[in-house]
Formats: sequence, structure tokens, C-alpha cells
Amino acid sequence: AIVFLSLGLSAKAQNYEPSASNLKQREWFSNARFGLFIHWGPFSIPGSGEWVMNDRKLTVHNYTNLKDFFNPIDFDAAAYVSMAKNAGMKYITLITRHHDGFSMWDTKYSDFNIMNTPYKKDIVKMVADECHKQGIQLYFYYSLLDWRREDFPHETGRTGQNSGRKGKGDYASYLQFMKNQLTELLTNYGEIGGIWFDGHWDQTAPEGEADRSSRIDWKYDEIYGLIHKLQPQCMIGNNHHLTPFAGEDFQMFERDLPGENASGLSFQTASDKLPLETCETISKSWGYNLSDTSYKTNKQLVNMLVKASSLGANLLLNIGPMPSGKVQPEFQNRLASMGEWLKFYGESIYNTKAGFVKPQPWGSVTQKDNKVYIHILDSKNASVAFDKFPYKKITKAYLLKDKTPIKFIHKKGLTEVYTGFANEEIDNVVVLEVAK
Ligand code: H79
Repeated sequence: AIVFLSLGLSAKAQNYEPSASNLKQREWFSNARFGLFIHWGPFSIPGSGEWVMNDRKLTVHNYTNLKDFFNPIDFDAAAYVSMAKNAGMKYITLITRHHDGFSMWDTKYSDFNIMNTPYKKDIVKMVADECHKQGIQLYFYYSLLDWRREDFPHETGRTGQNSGRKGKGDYASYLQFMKNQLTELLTNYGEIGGIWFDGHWDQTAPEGEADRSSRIDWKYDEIYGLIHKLQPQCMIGNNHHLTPFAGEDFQMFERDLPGENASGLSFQTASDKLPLETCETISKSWGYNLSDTSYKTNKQLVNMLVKASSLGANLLLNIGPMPSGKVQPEFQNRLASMGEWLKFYGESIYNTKAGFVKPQPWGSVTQKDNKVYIHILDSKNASVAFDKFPYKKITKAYLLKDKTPIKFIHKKGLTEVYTGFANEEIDNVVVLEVAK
């Protein structure tokens, strides 16, 4: 452990004290509960997901041609932002640069960027301006891993091995490149809620192995220090699938609720100090995939949001727009339905904290002030029972839908709430007003 600490973290990062604005930002984030992830860029063109370069073993030379075809004539930043807002989302996390190394903004530090496509307009700027205008927070996804750059330490990577790169990377050079780009992103686009790093795992042993120390020293103290210097409130999260490192402000779980590991990526435990976020896709793929029609139902999507909330986590729900910039109707419809649901049931989601019990086979619990929200998602029974109910009194019990009173028993060792046979398709929410 000592070796790992001295490798990955400097004294500076270990002594990180979040600023007052950062703590405020964390609180805002924890209350927001629902955000939109956008995986989009030239990788969308082949319609095979954002890993197409790696999956099809394309060389740097061949892949670079994609930039000559990226011309998203249907892209409308205002429509994206209002779509997110109407879905009840409070923030957007935009891919600024994925593993393929394409920069979606006007960067001085790479030619492989949006200004060198037929489109020639700074997409990050368009989204940022619109987010600030419509009052929704903006987060930047930024890949630590790069499948194209010669200076990225590709020789030790788990991916990008068929890119045609020879020799070895030069991390000092690559680190400077990332710092330059992050400086642009945190200088030219207004206030940014957070940076969402991904790709650290490229330089570790596979998930689940005992020793997941990194093959390179990323010098996170320098990267994180720079970010917090440029924008102290800016939250740092790193999808390294490990216990949070010093200097990080939130913890994410890829395709998993905190504490679960259905993805095979989430062996880490959930932080009890940092805000939590789980990210998921509507179909299977992150980036646009022509053959992926495995859309989750509205009920499944609401259930994900409810379960995340009941564990004190946000849901960052992804769309992979088409190469043209159009968002396919299957995604649009589902987002609109979630917005409809949240308009009514939002009080049981936003500004809540984790429930006093973990998700149960029948559903989940969220809480706020003196209210306990019991979400019956899937139950064949007319009641739910708790052997340890943490409040002395239940002063009121009713359906959130229409305030219909609900019967309950509340005595030592048993609290049973007669929810009735669930008759709302998506989520039957019972409110218990409680006192200590
Ligand atoms: O941006 C999205 C994905 O492109 C990116 N993170 C989300 C948010 C991502 N995709 N996969 N991963 C992160 C981690 C997966 C790693 C693995 Fe593997 C893929 C494990 C096994 C297959 C890479 C390839 C490491 C070993 C083989």
C-alpha cells in the first residue's frame, strides 16, 4: 500500500481540502439526482459504438479519416438542453474527448478536433453556452487514455494495441498535453460542474485482480491541483473502478449501483463521504450503434433512478446521438416519459437521501426531512414489512399519487405498511410522515 501511495499520490493531493465552493457543489450534485450523458463524436459515424477504433483494429492512419466525414447538420444545442431539462435532468455530462482522442472543441493542442471537420463549429462551446443560458449544469467527460497519440504510454496499455504506434509513449509530454487541454476547457467555457475522467483502467490489471496498481504514475496531484486551481468548485470524478483517490470529489460506478457489481467492473466499495453517481445506457451501447435495439422500458429506467436515489446516488443516463446530431426517437420518447413521471413523483427523488434500508425485492426507500418514501416497484403482496424501522412514530401514511390514506402497524420489531396491491404501472409511492 505504501508503494502505491507514493506512486500515485503526492503529499499535495493527500492534503487536499475541498474549497467551500466545492463542498457547495457536492451538495448541489447530491441533490440533483439525474443527469444526461452524451456520447457523441466522429466515432458515431460507423454506427458500431465508441470503441470502434479498438474493436475493428483500425490504425491511427485509417481512423483519422473519420474527421473528414463529421458534419452533424441536425445538431441543435438548444434542443439537446431543453430535452434534458424536460426529462427532469439537472446536469449534462458531455464527451469532450473520448479514447479515440477526438476533441469536440476548438483546441490549440490537437489537429484532430472539430474545427478540422466539415462542420467547423465548436460543439463544446455551443453546448456550454446553451447550458448556461438554460440554467443546467455542465460536466466534461475527458479520457485519460488515448488510442492515437504517440506520447500516450500505449506500450503498457490494455487497449489500443492495434493502432500501428511504434516505440514507447512519453508520459511527461502527454501529461502536458492533458494539462493544456484541461486549461482550455476550464477557461473558455464558463463554470463547469465537474470533470469525469475515464481510461485509468487501461494501465491496470483487469478488474477483480488483487493488485490494481497503475503501470504508470499519472501524477494526478498535478492534474487535480490544476483543475481545483482553475475552478475550485469543479468536482473531479475518475472512473478508475477503484476506491476514490485523494483529490477526488465524487465517485462513479459504471453500469452499477453503488455496492453492486453486475458489470464486473465495480469491485470497489461505495464511499460514505463523497457524492455518488451511477451511469447507464438506454440501449446497450454508449455511442451510436445501428444494430442495438435493446431499449430499456420506461419502467426499467424509472426503477434505475429510484434505486440509485435509494442508495444516495445520482443516475447519469446516456444517449448516443446519430452522426447527424439527431437523437433517435426511441431515446427522445423515453426521456420525455421520465420527465412526465418526475413532474409528479420528483419530490420522492430530488433532494432525497439514501433510504434506511437497501433496495429490496419489492422496491426501494428514499427519505427527506420527516418523510419516508416507499417505492413499490414490483410486489405481489398487499403490504411491506420492516423489522427495524428507525423512527418512533408514523404520523401519517398515504399514497403520493392521490393522498389516499394507507393502513399500517407500527410496534416494536415490526412495522407493516398496507400498500394495497400495487396499481401504478411504474412505481407506487407510499409516503410515511415520521417523527423521531
Ligand atoms: O465511455 C464509456 C465507455 O466507452 C467507457 N466508459 C463508459 C462511460 C468504457 N468502456 N469500457 N470500459 C470503459 C471499461 C471496460 C474495460 C473492459 Fe476490457 C473492456 C474490460 C474488458 C473489456 C479493455 C478491454 C480492458 C480489457 C479489455
